[in-house]
Amino acid sequence: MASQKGVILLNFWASPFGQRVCIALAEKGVEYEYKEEDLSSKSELLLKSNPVHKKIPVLIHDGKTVCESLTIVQYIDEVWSDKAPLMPSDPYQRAQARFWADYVDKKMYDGGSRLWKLKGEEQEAAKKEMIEMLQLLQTQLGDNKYFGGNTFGFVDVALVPFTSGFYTFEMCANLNVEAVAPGIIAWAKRCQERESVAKALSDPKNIYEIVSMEYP
Ligand code: GS8
Repeated sequence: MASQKGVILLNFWASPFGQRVCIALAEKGVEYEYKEEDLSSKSELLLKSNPVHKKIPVLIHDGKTVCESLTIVQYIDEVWSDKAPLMPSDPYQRAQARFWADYVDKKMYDGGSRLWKLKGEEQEAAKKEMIEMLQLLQTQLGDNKYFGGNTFGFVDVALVPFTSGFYTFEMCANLNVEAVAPGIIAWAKRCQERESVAKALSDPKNIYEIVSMEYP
């Protein structure tokens, strides 16, 4: 079994990227030290550990740093390979999983923030785009339990933290995800039945609170 000594996570509680890492570590049963960062006054450790982007999450394993949430999740999957894998074993399925995780990365964070940053017609356009994204993801999920089929995996880890923002979508942009993509809500509920997910996700009301403080 891979070493668990010296596993540190630099994080910020509301970050969907950081939550991906928390879920992966919990799925693998890895114990770690959690260090909360104040992003308005970043620690020396964060600046030294992620000198390129200066962003959380950062995983420090036996003194070695790994940055970028999807890279960290794949690292965790490979290092703690004695536990159920998050990545499919088939190369084609693995490529598909990376494609959809990358789609989530390119679209969800920016798409979500546009819903609460913009107003009027611009917000309507952002809302339309978000609905299209959610419906595309719903089609990709199909009748499967999880994105990878029957087992919880990489794409689920990549996407599920963003579901804590759905309440904010509704409050700020009057977008009810259940009405437009019920399959995504049913999937999110299934994911939340896992302890790894339930413990990692932020309370949707707390996300709304910080968003409304920044964009009153
Ligand atoms: C994104 C991390 C990120 O945006 C990943 O890890 O997947 N692609 C990266 N982190 C944010 C907090 S979440 O909003 C962050 O650290 N921001 C600090 C800053 O921009 O100064």
